[in-house]
Amino acid sequence: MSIFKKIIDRELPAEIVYEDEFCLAFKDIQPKAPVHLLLIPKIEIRSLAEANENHKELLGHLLLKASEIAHQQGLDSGFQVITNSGESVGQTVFHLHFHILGGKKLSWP
Ligand code: DGP
Repeated sequence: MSIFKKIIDRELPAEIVYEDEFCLAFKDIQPKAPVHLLLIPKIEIRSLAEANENHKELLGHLLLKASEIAHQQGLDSGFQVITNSGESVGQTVFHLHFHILGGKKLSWP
């Protein structure tokens, strides 16, 4: 079971900022920006690479919520939504998550 599943099940604490039937958003424990949230689906998908056609609606929901949550957090001038898919690009928790970052000038990549 991933750390994030434990957060969903309330077995581990987290600063939750948004929740609905399908997803949860909480503050990243190692923030890289003044606002750094993680948005995760409640069902277990290891990474974006492992998502499939059955997850189409859920993925759309997550991206629209990412934007809504970013605005709720005051990121009106802009934000980044990033997902690391695979260990080789830095994924460390194998439960699909979108980083929502903002509140300072961010570089790319
Ligand atoms: P990634 O490297 O893309 O897999 O990002 C994983 C992120 O998860 C990383 O920024 C740190 C964060 N993280 C790891 N463990 C915990 C935890 O227990 N609580 C919270 N809130 N964040 C965590």
